[in-house]
Amino acid sequence: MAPQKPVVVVSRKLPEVVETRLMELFDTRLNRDDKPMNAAELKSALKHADVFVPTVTDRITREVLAEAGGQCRLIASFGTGVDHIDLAAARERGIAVTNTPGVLTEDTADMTMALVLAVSRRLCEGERLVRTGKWGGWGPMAMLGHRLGGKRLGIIGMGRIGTALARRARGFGLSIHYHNRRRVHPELERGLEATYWQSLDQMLAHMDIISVNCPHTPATYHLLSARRLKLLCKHAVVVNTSRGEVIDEGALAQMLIGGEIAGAGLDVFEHEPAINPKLIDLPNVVLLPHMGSATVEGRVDMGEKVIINIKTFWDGHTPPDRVLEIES
Ligand code: 8YV
Repeated sequence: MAPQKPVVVVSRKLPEVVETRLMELFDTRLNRDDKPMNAAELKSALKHADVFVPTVTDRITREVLAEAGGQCRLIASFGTGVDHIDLAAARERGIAVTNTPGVLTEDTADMTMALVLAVSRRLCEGERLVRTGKWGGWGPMAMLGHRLGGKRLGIIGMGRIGTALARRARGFGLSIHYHNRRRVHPELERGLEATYWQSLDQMLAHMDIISVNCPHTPATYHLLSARRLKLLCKHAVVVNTSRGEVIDEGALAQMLIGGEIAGAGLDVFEHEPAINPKLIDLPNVVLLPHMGSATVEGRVDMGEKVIINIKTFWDGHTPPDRVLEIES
């Protein structure tokens, strides 16, 4: 008798090629209308699934996990961040967790660089001017932004994405500075001519541009607190393509309103999809709908990783992207 296929429940609509393969390999239940699941639907999914495939929009809390049936063995998340899953509660229930690291690194670094450029060179302001028919023609003092070359970029979190951003930023003539839990390998540091700042406070006070590229963990929640944001220079720009929770969004909005920093480029928000209303009307802020990794190629690669993780796990091996509890 052929071994039983695992019941795989997928929480959102994924690329067709990924869904087709999931259907071929497993007893897969798709979410064809792509409506995000509420807590009751998540509980029901975990009650019936052997494997659950959530995304960042699914809050897999301890309470949700408490409803998981004994058959539920794996949460194969479609995404890199795992802050939407209570990892400790999953482990206590014997449920393994995997994610999809690596395949969205370059796309997210591209988008981070795009935000750095957009804010510094006032891309969206210029675009709005043209679209609203308010452009009166070229002027020597019109739409002046700031040159990137020669400026200092401070990267918070020198992991895969932080490193990929540093490589790009060097091409634009930015000098690389970083703060990380651990100093990176000397060879990498040399290659990027990167300066390590053990003190985040010190780094913040000396940078022209700050990019948040660390994951959201209990230790990084509001890492850029009101106090730390106050350390930034008046001309500083902040970009975030990681997680909104790393920045105190209210304090950031207040500083932008008060002209205490020059601008911000945000792809992620503290209470997505809600956005602090104070940010909406600010001209010096570029706001994107969490689209840092949103490429067709990236989504297919993520799906491929999910499939490999499920298949490997179900065949009795350690899946390549098993997430262990992250350090707080
Ligand atoms: C993904 C992300 O689009 O992977 C992540 O951590 O933040 C995003 O770029 C999202 O997670 C998909 O679930």
